[in-house]
This record gives sequence, C-alpha cells and structure tokens, in this order.
Amino acid sequence: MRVIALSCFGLFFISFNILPGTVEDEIDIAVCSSNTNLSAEPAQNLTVYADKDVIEILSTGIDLNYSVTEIQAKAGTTLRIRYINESEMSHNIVFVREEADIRPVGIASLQAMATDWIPENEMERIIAFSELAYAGDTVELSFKVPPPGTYPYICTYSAHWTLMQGRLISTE
Ligand SMILES: [Cu+2]
Repeated sequence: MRVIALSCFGLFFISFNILPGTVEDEIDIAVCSSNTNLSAEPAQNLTVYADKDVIEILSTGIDLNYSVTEIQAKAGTTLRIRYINESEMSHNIVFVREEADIRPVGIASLQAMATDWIPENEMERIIAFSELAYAGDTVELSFKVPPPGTYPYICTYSAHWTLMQGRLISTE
C-alpha cells in the first residue's frame, strides 16, 4: 500500500480552490479528521471513499499509474483531490464523462501540447482536469461530483492515457 494521507485541509483549500477547469460552486469548512496510512510499496486498484477532506493521489518512479485507481463519492458533493507527482515525468488528472471518452480525449491530447495536454476541442467530454504536474509538483482540483455513474480519469500527458487510468464512481 502506498501513502494515503487524508487529513485536515479544509481551510487550506479555501485559499486554493480556483484552479483551471474545475467547478467550485460550494465551499465547505471541513471537520478536521485524519487517517494516515504509510507504507513503502505502491498499490493498485485501491479504492478511496471521498468522505474525507481531501483525497491524495500519488505517482512515483517511472510507473504510469495512480496510487488511487478508484474513488467512490456521493453525487452532488464536492470532490477535492490533491495530486502529488513524485515521479520522474509530468502527469495530470483528467476526468471524462464515460469510458467511451477516454480514447478520443487521449488521442486529441497528443496534439494539445500548447494547452498543457488538455485538448480544447474535446472539452465536452471532460468534467474536470488538473494543471499539468511536472516532476515533483503537487496540484489540486475540486469539482462537484456528477450524477450517479462511473467517470474515468486519465493522464493526458504524452500518451500516458493508455495506461494511466482510474475511475470515479458516483453514488446516490
Ligand atoms: Cu502521466
């Protein structure tokens, strides 16, 4: 299992919630709680329930993956994600509407270097996206969880989308 630190960042987020491509239509002062789980080994297929203040997702080394590959969250709540890029290359997190959107968004992103790998011609398929996180960067995004369903997330940097995927499951 990899590092998952879920703690008291509610106030922190109020200062930083204006990020590109995000929808922030409610601000909660989150109750402080923490649940830290530390271990050296990367994990896959890890599910995180978004009843915490901030979900932290990491990438490390040269592997094209996220430490969290499934997020479960209630529809209509604000999902807050902190993406910590401890790997040796750039990454981002882009949420799309459905599985069929992964490929067109991924392919379009190959031509989107000028907009940090966010394809402006496929924005109707994209729910939310982070800034590009260069090696060592931490970026944050928050957005309202869409209606119940499954919403994939991918890295659109340099063809990583074929491997670097996870999914948000929105529940009632
Ligand atoms: Cu990537």
